[in-house]
Amino acid sequence: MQTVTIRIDGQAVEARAGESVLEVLQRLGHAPPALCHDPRLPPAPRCRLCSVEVEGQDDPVNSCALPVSEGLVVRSDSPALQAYRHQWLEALGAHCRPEDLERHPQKALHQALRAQGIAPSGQGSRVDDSHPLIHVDLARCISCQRCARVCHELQGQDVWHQLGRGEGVQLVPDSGGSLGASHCVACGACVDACPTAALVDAGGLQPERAEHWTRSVCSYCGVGCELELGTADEQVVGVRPVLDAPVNKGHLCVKGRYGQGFAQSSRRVLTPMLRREDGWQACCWDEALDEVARRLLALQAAHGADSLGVLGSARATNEDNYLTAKFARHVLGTHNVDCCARVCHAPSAAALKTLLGTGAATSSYDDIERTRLFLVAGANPNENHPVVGARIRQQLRRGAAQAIVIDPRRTELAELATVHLALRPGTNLPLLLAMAQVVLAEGLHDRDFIARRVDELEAFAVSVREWTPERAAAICGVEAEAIRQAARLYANTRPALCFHGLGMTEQGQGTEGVMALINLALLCGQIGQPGAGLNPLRGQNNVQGSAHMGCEPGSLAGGIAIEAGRARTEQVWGRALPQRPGLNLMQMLDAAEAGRVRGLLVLGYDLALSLPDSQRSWQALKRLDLLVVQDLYLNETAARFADVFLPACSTLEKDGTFMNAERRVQRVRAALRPRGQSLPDWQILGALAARMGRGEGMQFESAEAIWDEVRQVWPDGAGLSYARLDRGGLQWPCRDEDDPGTRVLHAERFGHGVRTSLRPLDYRPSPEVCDADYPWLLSTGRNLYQFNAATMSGASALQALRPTDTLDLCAADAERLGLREGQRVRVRSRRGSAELPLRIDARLQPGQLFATFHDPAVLLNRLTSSERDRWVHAPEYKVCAVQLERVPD
Ligand SMILES: Nc1nc2c(c(=O)[nH]1)N[C@H]1C(S)=C(S)[C@@H](COP(=O)(O)OP(=O)(O)OC[C@H]3O[C@@H](n4cnc5c(=O)[nH]c(N)nc54)[C@H](O)[C@@H]3O)O[C@H]1N2
Ligand SMILES: Nc1nc2c(c(=O)[nH]1)N[C@H]1C(S)=C(S)[C@@H](COP(=O)(O)OP(=O)(O)OC[C@H]3O[C@@H](n4cnc5c(=O)[nH]c(N)nc54)[C@H](O)[C@@H]3O)O[C@H]1N2
Ligand code: SF4
Ligand code: SF4
Ligand SMILES: [Mo]
Repeated sequence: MQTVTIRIDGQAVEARAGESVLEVLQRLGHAPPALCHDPRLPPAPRCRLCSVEVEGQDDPVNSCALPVSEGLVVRSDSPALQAYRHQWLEALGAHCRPEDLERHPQKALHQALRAQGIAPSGQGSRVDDSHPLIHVDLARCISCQRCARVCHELQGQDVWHQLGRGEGVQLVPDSGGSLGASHCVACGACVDACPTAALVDAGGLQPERAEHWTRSVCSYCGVGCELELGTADEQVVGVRPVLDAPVNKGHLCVKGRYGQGFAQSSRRVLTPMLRREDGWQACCWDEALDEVARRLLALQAAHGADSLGVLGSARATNEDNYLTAKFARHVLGTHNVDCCARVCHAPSAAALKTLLGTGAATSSYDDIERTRLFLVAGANPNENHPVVGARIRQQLRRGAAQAIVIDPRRTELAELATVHLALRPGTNLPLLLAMAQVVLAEGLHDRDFIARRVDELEAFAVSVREWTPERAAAICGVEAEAIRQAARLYANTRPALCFHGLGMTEQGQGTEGVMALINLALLCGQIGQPGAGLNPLRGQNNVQGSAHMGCEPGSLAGGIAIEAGRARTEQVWGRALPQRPGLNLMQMLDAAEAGRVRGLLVLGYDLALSLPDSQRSWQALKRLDLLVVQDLYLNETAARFADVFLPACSTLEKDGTFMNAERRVQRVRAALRPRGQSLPDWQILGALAARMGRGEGMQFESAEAIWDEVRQVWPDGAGLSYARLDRGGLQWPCRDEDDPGTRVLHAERFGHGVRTSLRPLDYRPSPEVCDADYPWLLSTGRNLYQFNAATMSGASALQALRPTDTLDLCAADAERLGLREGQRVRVRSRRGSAELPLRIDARLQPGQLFATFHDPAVLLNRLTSSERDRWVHAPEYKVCAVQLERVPD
């Protein structure tokens, strides 16, 4: 790091090259007030309060925009500067009301007024409380523009605009009226940027009350944003982004910012419970654990270890999940262990592992700013991975990159894309095969890369020869020319980065769909370099970690196949691993239906709500002799089917680590004490193992002690000590304490060798087709404001933003059917029906429907089909033929 020496107020100070004088002053602890400055944005001086005197210059200079340089001599304080600041602050004080200083002491203007002893003189208000999470009072606005800039430059939403000039200047949301009616996505960035009480948190947050701030990781999605949780009286009262976080760089989305209230919700269940004849009965831990231990042992004795199964939680820590997998293998003696990665990105992991040797994202989020082209296939990151979505969108808005979007809906990224391929749901394969055909037919493939790293070009070329764009276009419902354009753009733009989501994986041919993407990347040499690669946008906060810790029937911690890791794991565990292969989640359900699996322990996974074809999956759950649910809430699975409920504490109440979608392991820290009798999952599992007389190897002092065992059985994670993960985490492979971690995989060799082979693929259309009785094609997914089973988002301030699922369709179809926005409709598939309100959505194509699956009152999965991916059995949630009728008012 280059340093320079400057003199500040007569003192020599070392500074980093590139720093501003304001940053140096802030580090020294005697910075002048700086109201318009935001550490996340480039300087744009307006308030002039941070001015300093510079030797050799007549007028004061804004220190926020003054870079340090060798020999610079600065005075940060002088009678003239003080008089100037005082005068300015007095003028600004007219925008504050006297009570503001008490009520919002953390706001920069209020701190400056207090420091100068200036009493605010403002009166009047222009309140807009139309937004449930953000309180607006424009009488308090000082026109510093930070809100507008942060919204524009960080979130990319352009909600705030300044109208007029001089004294008459006014801030307005893009609706021209209220914030509630604007395009605001409630990321909250403008709230923490605002230096006055013009924008403050509503929806239960009062950051000024915080007594402690704890650095941790968001408990929602797989982006893995680092945040600081402000707490007082065992409640979360404030949330702010970590500014130096490598993942989110000072940003959060609505769930991170406003969705953390779930831990303190009154819906939490905080005592163990047993289901008796007359319903649930609270009991003590001893009773609950004895009951579970006794029944598990009895089933094991009567029907064998493989009559039992365990499901880990993608919401819990790596340490919890490692112990879950160990519980299944070491305590119960079965490989019947899985997690919800099965229904989500198991196809991605399988395809990446098979073709590239490592079942995880090849790149890093920082490649977003390095790439020239995004290929976004079946993913909607602006709602589902919003901080990544915002970063992609910003690159497109700046013109730094282009995009190809493959998605039936016109998503936010599709709006900005050079090519949007709005294919019919379920037709990824023909489209991608045709893109490969064009690449080869036009000779656009990367001959040099193929010569060095790729085999089977001939066989592959033969396999795609018949897949002309015209043939694919007819199946996919897109223009042949658009397929050609996409193929040319992808082959000719370097580097190109692919992000894919469930539109690719939750398909009958999910694994093959991802293989088709990998084939394209191999053909075009778009892998193994900065800005190029393949990236599944993993779902929950720790779904990558859950499977990677061994909650997967075929692999042990580290994603190591059982036979490859057996010796090492047996040595560390001191016990032989079972010999019989395990069942995955879907196979466990089939076995339960058939009476072969009889007992299931489910940690943090709402099967009853989220599995497809509820009628069939509920049948399986009903047949179980023992269902134990370990969760924060009595979710649908627990409420409908469980025999025992064990209260786990949330990730706000425990230590550990999460693994995000870019292979980054980050530290999670307890910000609250466990509520009620709830315990961390790993402690419950340890106690249960002890009750079963098999506690050895299951008792740990701390989450860190568990993690240290993980590092023994997983060589590629050996370097990830808690001490090294302290700030920002590290990306595996990271083999020892000196290893800086790995940003880009496959640079010189793939996981299994220097070369790999292209994989010829066939298209098999989904058996789920529309006909006269079921004429509409329904695809299912998620929205920004609710999260999966909605146990957490629904128990937080987010519930106000999207209280129910909706059935989305385009305006033309609604008009044709004589339906209005908000009207209730009944949707019926060949398997069941659900009722929900209609929502008009311009993103949809005529003839297509989209619905979310979050609301337990709707239970949308009564409609979805039991069709599965042939490789790893992920359900085909994305294709469902339905009929539609109006529910009479
Ligand atoms: N706000 C919010 N964020 C979430 C979640 C949440 O519930 N709410 N859930 C988390 C989880 S568990 C996951 S796995 C991720 C999922 O994140 P995504 O993968 O983005 O999830 P989806 O919305 O299910 O589907 C993505 C897109 O696939 C498109 N699609 C549908 N059918 C097809 C098709 O046949 N082909 C193609 N190419 N596209 C298709 C849909 O139109 C949709 O835009 O999000 C995570 N983040
Ligand atoms: N129709 C349709 N259905 C779908 C999908 C779709 O696209 N369409 N997507 C599928 C996908 S990708 C997924 S991932 C699933 C998601 O379905 P789920 O995995 O069931 O959903 P989540 O809301 O992520 O929450 C799981 C549970 O974890 C609990 N929990 C949270 N933290 C902890 C903890 O620390 N410990 C414990 N023990 N429990 C905790 C929560 O209370 C919740 O009950 O849904 C699937 N279902
Ligand atoms: S909350 Fe986010 S999206 Fe909404 S106005 Fe503020 S910065 Fe813009
Ligand atoms: S993008 Fe994901 S991890 Fe980041 S704040 Fe939003 S929900 Fe949390
Ligand atoms: Mo997921």
